[in-house]
Amino acid sequence: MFDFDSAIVRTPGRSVADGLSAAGSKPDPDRLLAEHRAYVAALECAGVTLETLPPLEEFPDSIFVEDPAFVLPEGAILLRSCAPTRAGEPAALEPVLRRRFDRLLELDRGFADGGDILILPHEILIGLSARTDREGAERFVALIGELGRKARIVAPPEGVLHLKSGCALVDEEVVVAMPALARADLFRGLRVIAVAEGENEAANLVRINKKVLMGADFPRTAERIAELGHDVVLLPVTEIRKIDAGLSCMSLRWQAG
Ligand code: CIR
Repeated sequence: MFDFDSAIVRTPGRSVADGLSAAGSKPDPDRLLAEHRAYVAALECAGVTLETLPPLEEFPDSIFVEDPAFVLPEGAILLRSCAPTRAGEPAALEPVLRRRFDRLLELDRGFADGGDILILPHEILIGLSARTDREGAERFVALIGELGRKARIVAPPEGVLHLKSGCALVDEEVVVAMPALARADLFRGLRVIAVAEGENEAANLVRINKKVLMGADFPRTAERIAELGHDVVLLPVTEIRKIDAGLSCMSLRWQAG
């Protein structure tokens, strides 16, 4: 479930300052690069071997490699973004994934972002959002079926950019979620822990092997996760948050061996 030996990341370029941001905030590219370096070091420390792709200046949000594709040990799926400035990202990832995966499927209808796809112990959820429409979600369910897995379409409350902006699986039994998602009754058979008040973005975390990587801006939620017995690693996310992102979206992770 959380065993990963391989991951792909992309180094941010200067254009990251122009990444999509609902609030119109602009990150400082140098400070964001430093945050990205800390993230890369934490992935390596957690036991993952990385392939680091070069910056793609023409796509400001291309460091969020989790959105244009979905990967499993069984194969990968290239997705389609409805955000015009992100539409070229799947094509840029395709040759990389072709080298790494024997089976590479492609979403050929509708739109879906990887940030809306959450792997749970007994199923995969795909959340409808401003980036994932019903046609794309239904096509994803069909494609994941070809890879031998089951996915379920859910409708998270309005105002969540991506499903995984607001929730994450921290162990086989526990999901951490922002309050609106925690109340939405999406996670069958799992215990849901809400993030601390005022720390909505804390749920954009990622569990890699034994480590739970979390934003350092969310100390009270980090304490809740640590109290469950997890090894929490706090990482700087102040710049990354300015373009509506967090830790889960900056890598594609899978178990190759
Ligand atoms: C965007 O709006 O597409 C980027 N600025 C942030 C994407 C973050 N990805 C994610 O939550 N999965």
